[in-house]
Amino acid sequence: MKRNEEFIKKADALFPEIYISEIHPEKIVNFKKDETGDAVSTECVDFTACVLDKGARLCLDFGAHYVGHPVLKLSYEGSHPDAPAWIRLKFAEMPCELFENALEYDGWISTGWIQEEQIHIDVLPCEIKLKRRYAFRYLQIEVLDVSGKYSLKLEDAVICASTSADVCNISEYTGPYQELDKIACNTLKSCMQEVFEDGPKRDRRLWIGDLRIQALANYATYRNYDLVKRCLYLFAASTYDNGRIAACIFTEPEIEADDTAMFDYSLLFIPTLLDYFKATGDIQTVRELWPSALWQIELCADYFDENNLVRDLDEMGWCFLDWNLNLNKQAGAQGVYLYCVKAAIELAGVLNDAQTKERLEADYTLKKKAAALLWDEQKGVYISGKDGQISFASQVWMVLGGALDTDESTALLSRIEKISGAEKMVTPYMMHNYIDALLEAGLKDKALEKMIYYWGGMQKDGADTFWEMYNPENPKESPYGGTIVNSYCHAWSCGPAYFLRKKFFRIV
Ligand code: RAM
Repeated sequence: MKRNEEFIKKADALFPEIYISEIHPEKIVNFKKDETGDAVSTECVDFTACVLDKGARLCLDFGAHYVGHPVLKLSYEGSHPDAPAWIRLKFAEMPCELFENALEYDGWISTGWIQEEQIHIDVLPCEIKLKRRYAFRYLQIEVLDVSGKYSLKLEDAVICASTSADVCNISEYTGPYQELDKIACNTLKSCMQEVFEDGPKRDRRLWIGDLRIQALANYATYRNYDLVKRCLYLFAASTYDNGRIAACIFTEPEIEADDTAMFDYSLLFIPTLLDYFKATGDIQTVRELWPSALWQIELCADYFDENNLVRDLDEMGWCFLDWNLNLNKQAGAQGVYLYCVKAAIELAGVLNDAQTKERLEADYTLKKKAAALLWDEQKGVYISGKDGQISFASQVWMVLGGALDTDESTALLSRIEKISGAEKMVTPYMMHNYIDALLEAGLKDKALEKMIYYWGGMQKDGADTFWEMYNPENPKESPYGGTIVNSYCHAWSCGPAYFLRKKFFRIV
């Protein structure tokens, strides 16, 4: 990996202020599974200190999603403790996680992410501050053992909750669907830490696809411009040896790019930089980061064939687009490329770099022409890959890339809905891009309707913060083989705050 020390210094200088608040539990709740397998609360009492014996289980509800270090204040009742207290703690963003058994999870995500601990307490009374940071609303305490001579007493529990979102900076949203806006803002708030994290439970790091959406929502809400700037510098500070921007960045123990790069994610650095410029007018940052941005386009040359079409690749994960594992990426990648070159053309204009602008415009024309090779005249949609796959993702990115004029885009996005068997979208990330494409195609009502159906569905299904994955037809689905590793507060899901405030109602 290549490091740019100057950029690292700039990013360090923009380290955000972290706001800490102490949050106490509101209630004690008791969840049971109903006949459909949903976790429903059967009892709910205000929290006061409580006494626990061997086998007791207690679930604290902090009233909202928080990210932070929990502190437990424990004492005892009865004789002086003659054996350690042994407890298990489970932290949950959603009640369903409490019903999963960590030992039974055998999906492909590391079990290291599971928010569960066992602790031995040798001396009571005591105050335990957990070293690890957790993302949760619910904390279940289970007493695995005490002794027959004493009981454990939970005097209090506190979360030292952290965020770099300044809640005083947010303007009140007075338009329709305020609850959706609130959930989206809370999602963003929990993900705003030392960088814009993708999910504070999992993977807890800076991903570019997530950053683009977070930055847009942030401009409409908490307005922490410096945090976006810091993240842009971080991506440019640690890259592959050939200058390729990685899909994500680790920040600890030191800044280091992940050895994962994806065609779309590297390119999306460009529109993220453009959006930042539009929000701030900070031309100096654009000037400094422009070579890194432009270079991502140059690095794509090998992906294209002699017809200027992105090659159909079988290589797993070469381009992300969505978590739909059946998705063929060829057409979507062509669309993403067009979208990002369009942004680069705008940036070249901002920088008065006429020569580069002209070169990019010529490239855009060629790639746009090539996109037409994927157009299926009979079906009236873009097809992708050797099997001519039809998917929403292909149409969405072609529309966003400007492959068609507005009328054609409008017709295409209406047509794709009627094609049975078209590969669907599975993440809020892809749904966000879909809403964006509908708006681009002038389908504002449909865009709103789809947003309400999808994000409103999560709201109805109990979201305090929006999720990494959501299938309205099967809300319990986990692509990871168990909800215990699902992220229920995920950055790429915070789009409604941006759409409601900036696109649909413009009331802030
Ligand atoms: C997942 C994360 C992240 C996303 C990548 C592509 O691992 O959820 O948010 O950007 O996939």
